Amino acid sequence: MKITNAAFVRSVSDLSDLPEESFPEIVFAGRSNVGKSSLLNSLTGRKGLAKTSSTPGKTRLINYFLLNDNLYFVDIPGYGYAAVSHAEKDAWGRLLAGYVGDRAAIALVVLLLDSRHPAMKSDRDMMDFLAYHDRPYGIVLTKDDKLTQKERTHAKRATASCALNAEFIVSYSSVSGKGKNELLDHFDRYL
Ligand SMILES: Nc1nc2c(ncn2[C@@H]2O[C@H](COP(=O)(O)OP(=O)(O)OP(=O)(O)O)[C@@H](O)[C@H]2O)c(=O)[nH]1
Ligand SMILES: [Mg+2]
Repeated sequence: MKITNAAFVRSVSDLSDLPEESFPEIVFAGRSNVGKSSLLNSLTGRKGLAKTSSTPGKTRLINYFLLNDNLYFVDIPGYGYAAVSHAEKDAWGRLLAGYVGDRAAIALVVLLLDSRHPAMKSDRDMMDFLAYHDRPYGIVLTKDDKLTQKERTHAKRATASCALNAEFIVSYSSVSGKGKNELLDHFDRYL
């Protein structure tokens, strides 16, 4: 697909506020600080569209973006961020499980893994959760620009060996744009 326009729609903190299921939704999930918001900005070519931060836990709401007037990209809060209260973690857990588990409009989940530490325990739990709900998901290995060639090969192998249900694995750099066209091509199959 080619992105011709992208606009922020709304932030949702409660499942009852989700927009109507008028368009297919591609969801971006992953550990806190893995680069979800940066990926959205890179894909759309709009630097400030999704708020990014070097402090983990920046995205605390489900954020909806409308693409080409016919598709939603959905930026969801990261998991695995230690410095939040139990009560807050429970609230996020319920929000994410309720959304990712039940939402019929979800066409694809893009699971982001940090290239330098792919498939930590919380990531493997997420893969299990997606498989349990029969959600098709593809993997993006983020921050590829930080790797040596040897680390790159290792990251791909390690990911492929544990992400058996993944539809695709794409190496990505939001800094250089590497992986952008490859990822957008994959999306076409789910729309
Ligand atoms: N070098 C490099 N840094 C990146 C890349 N993608 C993201 N970052 C940096 O990683 C940090 C986190 O990026 P975000 O996009 O805010 O991460 P997030 O997954 O949305 O984080 P939360 O909203 O907290 O869950 C920021 O400092 C980004 O600049 C990348 O491809 N390469
Ligand atoms: Mg974010």
